[in-house]
Amino acid sequence: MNTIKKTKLSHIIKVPHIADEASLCVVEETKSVPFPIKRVYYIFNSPENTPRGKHAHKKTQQLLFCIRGKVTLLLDNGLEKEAIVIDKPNEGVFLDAMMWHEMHSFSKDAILLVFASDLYSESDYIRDYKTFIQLAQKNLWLS
Ligand code: T46
Repeated sequence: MNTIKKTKLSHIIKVPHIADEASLCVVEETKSVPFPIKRVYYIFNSPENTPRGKHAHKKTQQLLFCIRGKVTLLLDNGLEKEAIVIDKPNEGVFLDAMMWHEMHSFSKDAILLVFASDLYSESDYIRDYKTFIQLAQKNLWLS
């Protein structure tokens, strides 16, 4: 059973965790991931003091799991900010489009596993913060 925990700017999806001699977590399209999965990637060996992210995606939605270790995720929708510590292999953070995000304070052993709604495309990135703020605030005011 998947449960959903609301956070200020997002929500956390808790996927089934089967504990026998080992731990087995299940991520299924539709039940756990609110979009068709087009891409899966993972990040490891990230230096502790080197933030990653620092961009927003125009269209891509993602679900982020820290399946080992710990990472702090900073979210910013152009008006409000939120920091979420992700450190539970069975809890994924939904990362919507048009959400500026940064990953900080990677523990040495951290592994991020990410499910994405689209194939990789650099044209989907907004890497300039000022441009993001202008677009995000325009979108928020229009909605
Ligand atoms: C997010 C975090 C967790 C590819 O060629 N294919 C891919 O699917 C990805 C994700 C990246 N790349 C290349 C593009 C860049 O040359 O790998 C390099 C680093 O990519 P990026 O700047 O996307 O890496 P991160 O770790 O800063 O961010 C990525 C996601 O973009 C981001 O949305 O949540 O991982």
